[in-house]
Amino acid sequence: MASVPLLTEPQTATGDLFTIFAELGAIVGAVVIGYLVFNIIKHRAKGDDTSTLEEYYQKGNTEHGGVRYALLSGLFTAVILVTLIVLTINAAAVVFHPPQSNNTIYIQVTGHQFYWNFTYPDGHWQVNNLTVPAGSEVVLYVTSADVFHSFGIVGLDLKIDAIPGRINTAWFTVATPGEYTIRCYELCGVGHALMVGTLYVVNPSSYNQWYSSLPGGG
Ligand SMILES: [Cu+2]
Repeated sequence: MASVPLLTEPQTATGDLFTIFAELGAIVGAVVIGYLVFNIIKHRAKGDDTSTLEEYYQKGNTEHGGVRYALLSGLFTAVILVTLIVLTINAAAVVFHPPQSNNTIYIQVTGHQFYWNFTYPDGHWQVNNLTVPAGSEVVLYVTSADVFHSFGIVGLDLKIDAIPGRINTAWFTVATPGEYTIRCYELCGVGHALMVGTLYVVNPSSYNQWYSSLPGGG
């Protein structure tokens, strides 16, 4: 509990997404601002030009062939938007449909006033502390036994609502062993601040040893 959360970039789908969006945003920003500056310089007022703004636009329309220009730029915009929509849907599919391999671990997460219950496939459960192996995909089925909670892991960009009667799916992979703080992110009552736990990411070999020693239905 007293350990310092890792500051290194963890390997998560949302970490990749953040990078993609940051890079795309920077490129779009550079293009838009560059085009704006280009037009400001190109169409700046000349000293000897005495035409009004209306006259200037009329002149501009005849010079640029207005309708064709508008259609082309509309088509260009549509192509970009459709491309972005397809990319976004594909990226969302990565978030909502966890990868499945032989190493995937499925854990049920249930929020209670005021603690987290983590139930493993063999029926064994832990309160507030979650132990997983490094390098495996961990799929969480998140729900609540009473009121609305929100399950989040600090440093993994992972946060998902825990709602009674509903199961939300989240997943993550951490490549190297470490410790992360688990918190509730939905004000759920007087004990809300107590809903803190620790995610222990351990070596796969020690995880297997730990897991096989657990009591449970196998
Ligand atoms: Cu809560």
